[in-house]
Amino acid sequence: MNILRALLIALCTGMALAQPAPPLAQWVDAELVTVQLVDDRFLPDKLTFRRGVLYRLRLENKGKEMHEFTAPEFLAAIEVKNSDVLEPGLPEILLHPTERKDLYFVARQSGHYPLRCADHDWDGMVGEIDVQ
Ligand SMILES: [Cu+2]
Repeated sequence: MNILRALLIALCTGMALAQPAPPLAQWVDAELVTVQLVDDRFLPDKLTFRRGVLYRLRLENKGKEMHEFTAPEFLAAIEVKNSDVLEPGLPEILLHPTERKDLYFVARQSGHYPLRCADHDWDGMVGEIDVQ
């Protein structure tokens, strides 16, 4: 057996043992929901998700200011696939003007959660998230 073949087998065995859940193929089909962040509103400002459904929540900053998708209770209650999109140590997603970020997640429990922009909630940049 040559070294290359041995390496290939080791690699494949390692891949088979790794158990991503849900499988990557399912995340490709995640339901797309788009929220625009403008100065100073979420559009839309009422979001509804269903339990057990894989979502790709697309956040687009269409404003001239920096905005945040701040939702600590919601983010703590869902399974996030790509936690690297979150601000380190903070329960939020930060977006500079023209920036776009996708949050892949699945909700396992129903609930009602507040949404706000940490910078502009004083100006009414708030919303609601429902998981049914
Ligand atoms: Cu804001």
